[in-house]
Formats: sequence, C-alpha cells, structure tokens
Amino acid sequence: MTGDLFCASGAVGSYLEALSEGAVVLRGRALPVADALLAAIRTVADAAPFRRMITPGGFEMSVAMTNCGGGGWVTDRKGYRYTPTDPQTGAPWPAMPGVFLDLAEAAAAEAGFPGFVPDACLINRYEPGARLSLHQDKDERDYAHPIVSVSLGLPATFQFGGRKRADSVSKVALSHGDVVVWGGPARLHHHGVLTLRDGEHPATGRTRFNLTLRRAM
Ligand code: MD6
Ligand code: FE
Repeated sequence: MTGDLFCASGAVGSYLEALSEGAVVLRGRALPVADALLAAIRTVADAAPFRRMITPGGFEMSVAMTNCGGGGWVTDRKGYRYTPTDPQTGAPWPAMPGVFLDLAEAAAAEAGFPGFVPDACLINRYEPGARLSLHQDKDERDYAHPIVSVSLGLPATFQFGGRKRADSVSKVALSHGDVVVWGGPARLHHHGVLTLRDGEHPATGRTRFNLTLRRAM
C-alpha cells in the first residue's frame, strides 16, 4: 500500500508516506541534522569501530556495524542479542548522541508514536556490494515500541514484506535524509536491503549509513 501521501503536520519540509499500517517514510526528515548525525557517527566509531559480525550460522555479514546507547545489537556464533558493552573492547557502548535522541523522538511522534525514548542505536555501514537479507527485528524486549530508521549517504532499495516470510515484498527507495518509522501492526514485518549499488555521495562518498534506534532493553 503505497502512494498514500500527505503533509506532516508541523514538520517543515517533511512528508509522511505510508508503507502499511504502522510503517511510514518521512522523506528528508533528517536533512536538517544530517551533518551533525554524520559527525556523531564518526565520534561513536572512534570509540567503538565498525566491524563485520558473524552470524550464528558462521557467515560474516557484508554490512559493518557498531552501536551506541545503553545496549548494542550483536551477533556471533552464540546468537543475536543486545549487550551493554562492546565485545571487542569490553567497554560500554558509547553514549547515545543527543542529536540521535532528539531526531528519534520527533520522528516517532510525527508518525503517531509519541514519547519514544530509544536506549539502543545500531549503526549499519554499507559499502557497494553489501546487503541485508530479509529479516524481522525481534531481539527487543517489548514490541510495543516503534523503531526509527535513518538513511544517510548512498541511496538503497529497501524491501518491505509482511508478518510472514512468504508474504509479498514491495520495494522502497531510501535516500539521504529519509526516516522510516515502524511500529504497531508493522513492528514484526519482514524487511531487508538489496545489494548496494556503487556510487558517490557528496556527504559520505561510496557509503550508506543506516541508524536504527530502538527501545531494546
Ligand atoms: C537498513 N534497516 O535500512 C536496515 N529494521 O539498513 C533495518 O533493518 C530496519 O530500517 C527495522 C526497522 C527499520 C529498518
Ligand atoms: Fe531490521
């Protein structure tokens, strides 16, 4: 169900585009703070470097990841989970930057989820050729909270399916500054990212970043 386009109340230059009940794209919503977000990503990655993690099945992910906030999403041979510390350094994950918190709360409220306070942010880094296969986000404690997802840098094709893996999948183009908010009846919908095409973005070079802000712990 796409094409349900209307103007977001009070959000200057921002549009809400429904993907399904509970899932909306806020086109360009992060553009005013994009440079601040990228600077904060660099600060986080100085303390907790991007790394390609290993799936429980033994495969190295093509997407490099790091985290900030009270909890960070990790995967290794033991499984998927949230940890309070970075397994690579033993230190707590870097604190959530204020610009992440403020954007997540505002975007969630505009999408109909007021009072969202994330405690975990997974930062994904895609280079050309990287992809994320169809999955559900189900390692969080309470599915009542939405997820706020911010795209920066090179554009990507997002796959958006349904609650069941076999449900039909639609494709959504996500560009620099787009924010997807995802919750309620869409919270457990399958989704993924198609293989990133090569390109050059003025803000990030040959890279796409995605922030997924959650209430995880
Ligand atoms: C990405 N995003 O866009 C990967 N998960 O790079 C996700 O896996 C995701 O965008 C849950 C909710 C929104 C998302
Ligand atoms: Fe996800």
